[in-house]
Amino acid sequence: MFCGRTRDADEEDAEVVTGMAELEGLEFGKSDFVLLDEVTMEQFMENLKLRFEKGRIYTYIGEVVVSVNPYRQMDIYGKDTIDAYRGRELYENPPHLYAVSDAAYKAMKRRAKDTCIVISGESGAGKTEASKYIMQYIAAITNPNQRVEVESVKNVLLKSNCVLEAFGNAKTNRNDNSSRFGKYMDINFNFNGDPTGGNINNYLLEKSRVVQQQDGERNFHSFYQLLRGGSDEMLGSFHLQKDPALYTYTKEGAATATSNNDRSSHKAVMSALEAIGFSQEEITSIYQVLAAILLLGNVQFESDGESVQIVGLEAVNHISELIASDMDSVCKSLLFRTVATGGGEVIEKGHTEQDACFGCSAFAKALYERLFGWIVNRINSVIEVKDYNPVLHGKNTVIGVLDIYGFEIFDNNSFEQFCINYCNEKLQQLFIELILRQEQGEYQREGITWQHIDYFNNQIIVDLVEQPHKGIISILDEACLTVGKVTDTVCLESMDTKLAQHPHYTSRKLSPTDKTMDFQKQFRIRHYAGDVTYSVEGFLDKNKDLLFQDFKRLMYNSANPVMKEMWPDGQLSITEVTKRPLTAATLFKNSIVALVDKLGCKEPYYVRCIKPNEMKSQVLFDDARCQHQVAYLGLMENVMVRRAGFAYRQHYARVLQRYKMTCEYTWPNHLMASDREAVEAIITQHGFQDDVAYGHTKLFVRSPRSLYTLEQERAALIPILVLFLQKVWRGAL
Ligand code: AD9
Ligand code: MG
Repeated sequence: MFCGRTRDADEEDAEVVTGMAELEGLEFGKSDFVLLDEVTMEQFMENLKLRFEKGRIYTYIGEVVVSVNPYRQMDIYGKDTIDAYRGRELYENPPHLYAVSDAAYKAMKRRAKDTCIVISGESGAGKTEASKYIMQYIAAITNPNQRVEVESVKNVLLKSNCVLEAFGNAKTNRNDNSSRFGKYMDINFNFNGDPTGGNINNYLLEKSRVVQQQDGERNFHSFYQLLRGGSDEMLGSFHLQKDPALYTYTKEGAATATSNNDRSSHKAVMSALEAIGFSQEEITSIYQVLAAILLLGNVQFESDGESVQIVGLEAVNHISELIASDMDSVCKSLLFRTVATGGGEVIEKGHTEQDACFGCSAFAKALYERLFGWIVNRINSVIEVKDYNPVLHGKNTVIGVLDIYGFEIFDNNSFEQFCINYCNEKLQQLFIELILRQEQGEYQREGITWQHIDYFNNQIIVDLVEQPHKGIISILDEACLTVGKVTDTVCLESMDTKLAQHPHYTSRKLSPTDKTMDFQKQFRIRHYAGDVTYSVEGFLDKNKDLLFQDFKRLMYNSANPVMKEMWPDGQLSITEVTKRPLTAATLFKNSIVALVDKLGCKEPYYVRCIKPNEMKSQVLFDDARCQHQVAYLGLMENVMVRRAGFAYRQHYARVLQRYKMTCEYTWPNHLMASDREAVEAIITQHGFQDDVAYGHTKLFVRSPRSLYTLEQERAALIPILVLFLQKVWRGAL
């Protein structure tokens, strides 16, 4: 299925078992979990905790970085650290994000491999921060000649984070700066290894947040930044007042304490937008859309039993001004919808009060979603690789960085959590495929016999969600496409019937004694990361994602060209509109399948983030919570596969080159028929023959201790050799 590989056999830099050089000393624990005396959960957790307490937040499993969120600023990201890691091999320095970034960069530059760095972990575990450090590192080590075009690409790439976080992140109960969208960024490099451009893909923005937030959470940062940071002049011209409590959509979050400073962030975002190349007109339009959304939230409807009216037309007047339309058109879109009758006639149908409210909030959500998508596209248009000629410029290689929302369990889990958690299941599949299965595959290819390691394969849960005709998405889609009123509860009934036998699905109906679930509304999935109970309320509406065509047309007819551009489908008349657009879940599934395919074709590097506690404390290491994450991330299996197999593997020629000085038969040169035989001589002389296996092209060493011995011997010999050579040069010998 995947054409990518953990590491290719032709690679040159797999090197000595990662982290084997215990550079830091044992008081900091083992820098690679592969080096544990025994692979037990107890030892794993002890090591993880010790390192966290000693401020060592990164630890390897081979080439995978395990990272624990320190919840404090660490002095390990500065220029000196960057210099220490630049161009070095993994084992030469203590574990760090920079080391894997460098490994990915080297693979890309030396071997023209497309690589990707996949960052995973639950909400608040540190994925976004890690992705920023990775990008900063790559920016710092490239373009030594300071070429202007390259500097400008790097600048846009770095600045885009600030903009995307403002519009795509929000305070949740898990994380003050939670990414409410998935981000995959490709950075393109030329043959010199300098960035020439990039592309950002965004996944499923949680747009329901625009109109509703859970207790203690906020809307997207951008709204508060505008209200608290916008100049009086700007707010005045948008008919806004400074206080977020005055707007329905920001009321909930207005009093919510957060570590974000909205005012200073607003400034930073404005200047980032300018630096990226957004025109003043574009920047104003962005904020006009935000203002229009805030005002839409305050629009109310009333019904006299016959028709529906808007209460207080002033807000509508302001909205029409902000979206460069006229008041009549806005009122009409809010109160009526155009429908095509069976006979091909087009008529206007008045909304009920409920329809009008539904339409209004669907419009607000869609305005935000389109705005976000447009911002991403606009950034892409600036960093898109232009005029690249592979014949002239060589292969254009890519490093992809994936920072996607982590696994989520809230008190109330809805359609969004369902999609997010499904996405995490898919990424876990990729991890299993590339790290666990392929590792075992390498032993097979090299003809090595070894003990198979069992791991939990979550494919069964992926199938539960995505299988055609049988999976939850199919059942949801079917309910959405059924003519007539199918309610969320009816849909739940259908899932209960069809999925009754599935070991990872349950509902109150199927498990009547379970008092923790609501019979009418909830179902539960046993995810690889834990059980999540979803409330089915709103699932169908969110999946249908219906937006009346009238709103699209309204925006397409806007006199503001920037806004018009966000709504190209508004030009279709009601009779031209496709009858059955794909549902939100299916669109999401398709985009995630495409993402996984894209990642699967690249050489992957993994960062597995762990959240040490729920209180954002810099000292608390919650054993149970951490252990749970270690278990579901499959880290133990990862260590076992890496180790029960062979901690170290390397081509014979490279082994020989490194250790030939430790054996009388190979130093300075050997007379044997092949490098393999020479390596066998080294291994036998040291008595390690029971600890190794000889593959077709590589030596496999089981225990890191044997390597320690070889490394130590080599290290002890080097000064003697240097002394000897100095004497030779001075003619003393
Ligand atoms: V979510 O799935 O988007 O909700 P993330 O992205 O995993 O989540 P994030 O990177 O946003 O989490 O980290 C949460 C917070 O932890 C940050 O706002 C920082 O305050 C803190 N953090 C995370 N990593 C580091 C770090 N390396 N150094 C210092 C950190 N603080
Ligand atoms: Mg994030």
